[in-house]
Amino acid sequence: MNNKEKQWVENFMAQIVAKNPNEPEFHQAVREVAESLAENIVADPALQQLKILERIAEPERVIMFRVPWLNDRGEIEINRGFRVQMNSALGPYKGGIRFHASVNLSIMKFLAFEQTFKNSLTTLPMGGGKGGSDFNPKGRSDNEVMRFCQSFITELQRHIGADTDVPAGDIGVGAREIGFMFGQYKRLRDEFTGTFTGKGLDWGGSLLRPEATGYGLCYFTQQMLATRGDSFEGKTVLVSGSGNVAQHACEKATALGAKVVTLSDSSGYIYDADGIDEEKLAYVKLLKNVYRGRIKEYCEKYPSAKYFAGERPWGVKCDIALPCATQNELNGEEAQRLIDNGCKCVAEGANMPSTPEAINIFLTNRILYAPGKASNAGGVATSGLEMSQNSMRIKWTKEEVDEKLHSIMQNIHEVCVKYGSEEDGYVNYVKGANIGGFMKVANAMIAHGCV
Ligand code: NDP
Ligand code: 2IT
Repeated sequence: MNNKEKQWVENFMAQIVAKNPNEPEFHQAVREVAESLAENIVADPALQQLKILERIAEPERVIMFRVPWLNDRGEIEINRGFRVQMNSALGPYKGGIRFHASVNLSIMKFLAFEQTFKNSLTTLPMGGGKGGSDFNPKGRSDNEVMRFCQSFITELQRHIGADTDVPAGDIGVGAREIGFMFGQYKRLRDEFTGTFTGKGLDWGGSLLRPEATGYGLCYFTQQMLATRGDSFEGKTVLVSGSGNVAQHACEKATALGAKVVTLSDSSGYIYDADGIDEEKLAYVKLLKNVYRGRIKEYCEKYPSAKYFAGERPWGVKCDIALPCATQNELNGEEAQRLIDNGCKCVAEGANMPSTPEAINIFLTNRILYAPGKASNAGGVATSGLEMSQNSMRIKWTKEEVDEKLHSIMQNIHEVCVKYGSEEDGYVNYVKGANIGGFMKVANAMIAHGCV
């Protein structure tokens, strides 16, 4: 960036911070995009006059609501619900729902902002949105989760719809929660529509949607590795998290010939030097998805593995790192440790898992680094495919969905290379994803006028 561009970023960010105080995650996500776009925007008076990025950074609508519900002891509990309807230039608002104690407006807005660019990159007709609640599902009974979901949807139902806003899963929201929310929505609205994605296979869900984020992440990583004549074969891989994205990233990386040696949760990580193979991963799925246990229990089942309480996996020697847990889970110090240990590729399954300091270290060291909005877009892309199947009232086979997912990830990779290639041939995927995602949204907004 030259001085003029730097000045433009600082002025732009000063306005964002003043208008949205106490929202550090939102500022972080917007700054990254502003820095990537500075050159294009400073060079284009129309983009400045039309205030395109200023409009993209202002949600079209934010809904915040009370979610009262009764726990198993008959006591009233009160949570806060959110839906940020960020941008509908390319299609109905689309994005997941997160249930986690940390959920607040800043986190919802950063996720909805990122989603707008990610959904644009998929090439499918989807706008950007995100929702959730500070409800903590850990330790709650199925009945408590059901009553919470029913109360959440009783309010949210009036704001969503198959052509308006289509929620899906995210942290703390999987098949069980989507089922409860869909059931209550169907009952209140008296309609059976594709207003949610990630539905069960018997009631409108798409084959491969549960696998899609983790699989898509590995397809994208394959493409990145191929730019350097490399592949997953024989590589040691670190995965963080142990939920939906982590499990399927581990599954596909293993199928492609890699050895995944770590998984984690918010309490610590496990290290299995022999690799988390298909059989061990089947146990992890049972442990996390059915028993809702903790990752440290892996070591009770497989005693040769080690558990590191309160630590993150980034100090383990590896070739490839796939952060798949949550935002800001990999800091500058950890990024440097990865580089020092010979890591050559970092691709994000989570949304914004690397801090700005970490990203800077990856880019400065010229390693392969993909931001989540490009590399984890396979999940929402397959949600888009679920929407298409629902509209057409048909069901594609696993092979058909997988082929489409493959070609979408390949296309996103091409867009990143197109907009992110630097003079020395290095692909800056951050720049590529941000510019590539922005172009379509900006063009649509220009066509739609001042709305
Ligand atoms: P899950 O709820 O299935 O799993 C989340 C995992 O991350 C758990 O292992 C959880 O551990 C861990 N985690 C959550 N919060 C923290 C934290 N504060 N610190 C450390 N670990 C944490 O969620 P998903 O796998 O669906 O989502 C993981 C990431 O991927 C998120 O960033 C999400 O936004 C992103 N993503 C998800 C998509 C999807 O299709 N599901 C699509 C694209 C991106 P614990 O049990 O201890 O909380
Ligand atoms: O962050 C994400 O892209 C998701 N949680 C998936 C969103 C979706 O609508 O499938």
